Formats: sequence, C-alpha cells, structure tokens
Amino acid sequence: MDRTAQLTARVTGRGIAYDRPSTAPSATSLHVRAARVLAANWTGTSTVPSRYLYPHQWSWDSAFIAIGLRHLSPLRAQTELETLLAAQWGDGRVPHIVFSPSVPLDAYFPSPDFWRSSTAGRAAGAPRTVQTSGIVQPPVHALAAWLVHRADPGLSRARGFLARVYPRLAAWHRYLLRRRDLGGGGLVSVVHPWEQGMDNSPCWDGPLARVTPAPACSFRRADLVHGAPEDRPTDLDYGRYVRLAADYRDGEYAEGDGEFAVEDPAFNALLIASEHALARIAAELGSPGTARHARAERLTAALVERLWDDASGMFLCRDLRGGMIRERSVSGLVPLLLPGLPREPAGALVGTLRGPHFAARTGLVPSYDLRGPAFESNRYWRGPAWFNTAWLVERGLRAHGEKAAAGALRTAFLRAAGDSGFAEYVDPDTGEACGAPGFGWTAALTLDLLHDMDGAMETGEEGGDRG
Ligand code: 9WN
Repeated sequence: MDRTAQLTARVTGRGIAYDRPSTAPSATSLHVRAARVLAANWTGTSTVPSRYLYPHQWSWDSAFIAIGLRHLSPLRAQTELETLLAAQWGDGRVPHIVFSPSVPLDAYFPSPDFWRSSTAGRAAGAPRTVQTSGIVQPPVHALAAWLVHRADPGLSRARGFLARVYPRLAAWHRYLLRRRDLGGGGLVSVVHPWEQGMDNSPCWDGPLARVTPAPACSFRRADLVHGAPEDRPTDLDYGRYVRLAADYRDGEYAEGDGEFAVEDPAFNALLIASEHALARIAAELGSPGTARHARAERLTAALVERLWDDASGMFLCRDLRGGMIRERSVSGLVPLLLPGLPREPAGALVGTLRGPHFAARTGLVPSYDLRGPAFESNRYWRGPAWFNTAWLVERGLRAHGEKAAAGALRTAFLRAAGDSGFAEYVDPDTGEACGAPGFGWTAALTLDLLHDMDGAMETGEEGGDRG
C-alpha cells in the first residue's frame, strides 16, 4: 500500500508537516500540489530535497529544482542556482552539499564537522563563510541556468543573471575537465558513489569491495531516523562511503589515487549537455560558443568510444582499476538526452528501454536492471524508479523523435508523482512510494513536464547559435 499518497505538505512554524487532505487529491490540481511541496521545502534562498531526510542544499537537486521552479518563479529559480554557486570552491568544484547553519549537526550525516571544508578544504579554496561537503555531484547546472534564463529572458538580463553565473559555471567545467580526467581518455571520473548521485547502485559493488569499511561504531547514521532501513543502503555500504570520504578529506581533497575512480555515462552525458548549454550562454553574452560546442562533440565521441557496450545495447560504467562494469543501470540510458548521439547507439537505447531489462509495469524506468542479480524493488538505487532519471530519459526520447514513447513516459511520470505524494522514488512495478515524501525534484520536474510539453532542452548544438 502506498505509504505517502494523499499526504499534502503544510508549512508550520517549525518546518513542514504532512496532513491528509480533507478532499480527495484529485480535487487539487497536480500543479498546485507540486507548487506546495516546493513552497514547503523553500528556505528563503534555496530548496531542500526533503525537510527531514535531506535538510540542506544538494547540488544536482538544486539544478533539477531550478528547472521546475522557473515555471513558478524565475526569480526563485535564479536564486536557487546563485546560492549554490556562491559556495563554489576556489579550484572550481561545486560541492555536493551546502550546509544550512540553522540545522542541528545531528540532523544529517555526514555533517559539516565530518567534512571540515573550511580547514581540510583550505588548499583547494573552500569558502570560509559557508560549510560544505568536499565531493561533487553531476553537472546539471549550466543546463539548468540556460533553461531558467529562457523562462524569463527579460528578468534574467535585468538582473545580469547569466553574466554572474557564467564565470562560475565555466570554472566548474574546467575543474571537471582538467582535474577529473583520471583515466586520461577525455571523460570525467567520480571518486565517490555519492558524486555520481545514484549512491547505492550495484554498479559500485565491485569497486567498493576494494574499500575497507569504516567501523559501524565510528559514525551515526541519521538517515535511518527518517528512512526505512529496508529502503536505505546497508551499514556495510555506509562504512565504505565513510572510509572513502574520510580518505579524500584527509588528503585535503586533492585528486590522487583513491580506491574509487569510475567513468559514469550519466555524469559525462550531463556534462556534455551542460557544455552545450554553456556555449549558448556564452553566445547570449556576446562571445562565440563554437569552441564549447566542439568540445562537447569530442566528449560525446569519447563517451561512445569508452563506455558504449554493443552487447548490452547501452552505456556501461568503467572502473579505472577493474575495467568495464557489467551491470545495467539507468545511468547507461541517460546519454539519450544528447541529440548529437550517433544514430546507432541512440536507436539501440530506445530498444533497450522497451526490452525486458527496463520495461517496468508502471511505465517508469527502473534504476537498475529488472533481471539483474542485485535487483531490489525498494532499495536505494538498486531497482526503484526515480523521477529525475525518468525526466532525463523522457527528454531524450523527445530529442530523438520518439514522441509516442516520450508521451507514455510523461503520463506514467505524472501519475506516479501525484499518486505517491511526490515521493523520492517508487517501486517500478507497483508505484508504491518509497523514501522521503514531498521530495523537491519530484515536484519540480512534475511542474516541468506539465509546462514544457515539447521538451526543447537544447542539449545539442542544433538551434543556430554557433557563435
Ligand atoms: C547523499 C539528496 C541526495 C541526492 C542523491 C541521493 C541521496 C544522499 C544520501 O540524496 O544522496 O548525497 O544521504 O543518500 O542518492 O542523488 O542528491 O536528495
């Protein structure tokens, strides 16, 4: 039975409360319900993914949230991105969490006293005025900034929005391209599962097995206070996450030879989409975007060369120490987002989506192979369907002219989002809500799908702004 359907969010003096509505949910439009979630999660300068489970600002959450917020308030959407980018480090990295000083330390683990950004991150240029984590998340931000600008170009120009964010976004991409090409093949590597964003994916099981877990008694998990243990990563996995993060911190967040280094298709595809967006931003500001479009094309070629797997009909992850990771994850479908993806892989991805590994009963896209040995329908990133990845795949289907499939996915998304009370994720076959209710990007991307029917993402070079 759905655990969060029919709950509505209510802002109280102390945060958010979830109430059963006095009228049926259908009496209130999906738009209004999604907008309420975003209002309840808004802190004044940014949006938390969830008041309980994730009470700070998260990097790729904020990008997705800004994409939805632009339909409610372009000003709030701009502010969301500006707040995140204000916490950027001197070396260009955009931290995966920006901590709110008003939230108690024990509300989320790892907390600021674990990351120690202002001391351990000093050499890498961590900001002094705000506490952050030291790892990153997928670079959706330039894409979000461009879409936010397009929602209200007049306001954006009046506020100098693009002119202010462009140098920060350019530094962010520079950091990734120069400091994170750990495999030397042109693609960016992640150094922690939390960086890729699909934290507990079975793709990481192999590389994580090399990591000696931190003892369970050395940390206290806050996620289990609000999340069901059967939905969340195990203690053993947490011990490994903690060890990797602590080692990175103790090396002052310098790129080195950590135990975990993986080239991931979604992370790199999002960088490519954002690089095209940055080209458009440059052109809007009066400089040529040609070189950036060309770089994005080179990255696309590297993505296909290094991560495409013909036998699976999708992209796979590459463990820099262990070789190709032979697990099918939704990450390997996300490059469909790129209109510039060559015809053959694009066609194969559409086929794979329809095939037995990813065609779930709800019509959503599972995070992991339905037939995979590690599949679990409700455990974190090991099977459930997430709404941000569904949105990326929906946009990708549209970009490749698959209107009927995109329409079906959009319908499934909107139904599941509404029925689940904008859950963090759902069982891919039953639609049962899992994780946090009233989740930020679920509500935001619902708004985007309600408002942006044609999905004009401009994630490729087409569109005539070659500078
Ligand atoms: C660790 C906030 C984040 C998302 C990630 C998701 C989850 C955190 C956690 O929540 O990760 O960063 O504590 O599990 O996996 O994608 O950004 O919503």
